[in-house]
Parts: sequence; structure tokens; C-alpha cells
Amino acid sequence: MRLTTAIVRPPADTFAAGLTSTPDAAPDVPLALQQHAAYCRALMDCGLSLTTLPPDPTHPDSCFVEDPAIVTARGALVTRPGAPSRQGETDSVFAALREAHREVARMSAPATLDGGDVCQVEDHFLIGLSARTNEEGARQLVEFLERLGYRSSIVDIRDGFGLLHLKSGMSYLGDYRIVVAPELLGLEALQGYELVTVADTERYAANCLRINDRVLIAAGHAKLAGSLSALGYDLLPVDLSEFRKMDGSLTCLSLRF
Ligand code: CIR
Repeated sequence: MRLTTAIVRPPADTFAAGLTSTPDAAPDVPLALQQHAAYCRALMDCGLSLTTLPPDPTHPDSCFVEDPAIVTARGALVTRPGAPSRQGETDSVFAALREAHREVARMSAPATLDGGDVCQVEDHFLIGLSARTNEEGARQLVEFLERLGYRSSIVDIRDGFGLLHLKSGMSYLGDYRIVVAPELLGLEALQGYELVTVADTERYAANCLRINDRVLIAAGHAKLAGSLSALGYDLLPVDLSEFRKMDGSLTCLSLRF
């Protein structure tokens, strides 16, 4: 299915106060803004029109718009992000989705779920249980997806994987091909797909983003870039150094549909 639209939100001047596993590496906010602008240009180069939400300084992580919603071709669900500091991000995302979709549902407490834990593979969704996504969140999403005619499987990454989200370690490229970090290789849910394994030193690049005829990839990961080019993908490298310092990667900066 061809994608036409993305919702994005630039980082606010409070960006450095967001959640991170590396608090000693503070992001350079003006550089983050430049990188965000380049990311937006890359989305447009893939043929997308952008809806740009205003920066939200009361929510330092609000540029990571992927987490507050799951958007499919058949309907959208606004989540309850797993980090309490992020739960107030949902109202503005709900309003933006309402303009674009006829039906937008909302998750209810005690469910928590981050969009970064949800990977669509054709008509099947993989849903990660993580420090952010709980069992009730996964259950409400499974039920929502079933109503829309989609199937799903739950993948538990809570113990020993060292990943913030499921998609920190995998991405679907289309063509039944999945890019995967070494730690997820044994997952039963991935059997039957063609797997492109990222090198140990390039784990961060496991989060890449197929949009129409192109693939966005985090800049500076030559091995994965070589493998994907050899498979015939037209790559768009994007520098995300400042978002990486806040545990963010390519997919989390947009909602695409
Ligand atoms: C957080 O910890 O929630 C943000 N600092 C990063 C969220 C990244 N989101 C994503 O990968 N889907």
C-alpha cells in the first residue's frame, strides 16, 4: 500500500529534559532541530505530505509521535504511553488523527502501550511486551486489530533483550523481509521471513523505515547500507545523532499512513 501522509512534531526547547538511558550525553537542541528538518525532507522525498504539529514544551519527548498512536489503513488507535511523563501527549495526536481518519479509538486504563512496540508485517501485527507496553495494552490492541480484520502475535521482550521497544530491534522492509538485531534472531514470530541481520556494532540501524520505493536508514551504518543496497533498496541515510541520545530512532519520529 502506498503511503501518502505523515504526522511529525519538531522537538521543543525542553527536548533535553526527556527520558533517556544515557543522561550524561545531552542532545544539542538546535542540531536536533536541523536533523528533524532533514528527516522531514527525507519523508517528503519519499512522496509523503506532512502534517506538522506545533512543538510541545510541556512534553519533552513529544517529537516521538510514533508512540502515542497505532495507525493502520483501516483505522487508528490512540494509546496510553507507558511512561507517565508521556501520557499527556495523546490529546493533540488524537485531534490530528481525527482530521485524517473517520474512526479513531482510544485505549483505556490500565492499558499502556507505546507505538514503538508495534511492527506491522503485511496484515499481521507483532506486538512487543516491554517496560512500556503491558499485557492489557497488548490485549486492547489485539482486540482493536481483530475488529479491523488484522491478525497479531505478542512477543515478550521484557527480559534480557536490552531493547526499549520491539522496533528498536527490528523493522519490516516489505517483500516478507525483516531487518533484525542479533538479540531477536531466535524469536519464533520471525520464523518464515527472510531476515537481514545487522552487525553487532550496528544494532541502532535495526530500526529503519521503508516508505514507498525508498528506505530511510540511520546514517553511519555502512554494513547494513551495503546489505540493503545489494538487495536493490534505494537508501536515504538520515543523521539522527541527537535523537539517539534520547533513545529515539527513525520510526519514532513520525506516524505514517
Ligand atoms: C522515551 O524514552 O520515551 C523517548 N525518550 C524515546 C522514545 C523513542 N520511541 C520509539 O522508539 N518509538
